[in-house]
Amino acid sequence: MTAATLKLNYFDFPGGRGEPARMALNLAGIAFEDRRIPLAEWPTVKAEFPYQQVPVMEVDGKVLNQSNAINRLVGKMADLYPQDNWQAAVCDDVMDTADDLMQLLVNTFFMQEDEKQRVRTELVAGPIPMFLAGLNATLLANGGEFFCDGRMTMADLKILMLTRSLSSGNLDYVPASIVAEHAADLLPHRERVEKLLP
Ligand SMILES: N[C@@H](CCC(=O)N[C@@H](CS)C(=O)NCC(=O)O)C(=O)O
Repeated sequence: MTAATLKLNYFDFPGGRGEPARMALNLAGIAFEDRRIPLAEWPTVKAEFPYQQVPVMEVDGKVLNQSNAINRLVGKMADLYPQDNWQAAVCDDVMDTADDLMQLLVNTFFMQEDEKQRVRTELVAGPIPMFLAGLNATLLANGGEFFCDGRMTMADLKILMLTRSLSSGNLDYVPASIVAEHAADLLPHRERVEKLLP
């Protein structure tokens, strides 16, 4: 792809679905307009976007939705997406699994407090450990250092967002130790990836 004019629309917080693409573009030194939407402005701007959600990438004015489609495109531009078909499929598997896990928690964000506590407690007792154990096994099956291609790819940036979020202590009723308890290899993985970032 020849040099294109890029604009990434996402929220103004460091994390979430838009952050891996933002990190990859910065890491590769690819120029882009980094539109960071304050949460308070969201209700007034969401109708700008085709599905009223972000991230949305604009490439020479053309619009691309869906975070993992954006991650694949940006990953290819930034040389952070495997060329080998199997390795690329593993990269996709990991990115989609991270989304499946996070979506369980996103579904609870606007619940009443008592319902939030009940649902998150159930998630911590079963579904989240199941996803974490699976991701840990995938990391080990692919050599234990990075998720695919024997190097850092978009999959690793995506999992970094996940482990940072789950270990932050900011998610009520989700113990900050949950990654250590169910996916211990993801902690050194996080350090390994963070060392490669600016
Ligand atoms: N499947 C979409 C989901 C996008 C999505 O749910 N984005 C959230 C932010 S991470 C959003 O725009 N939420 C605001 C809203 O739905 O009003 C993707 O992966 O990009």
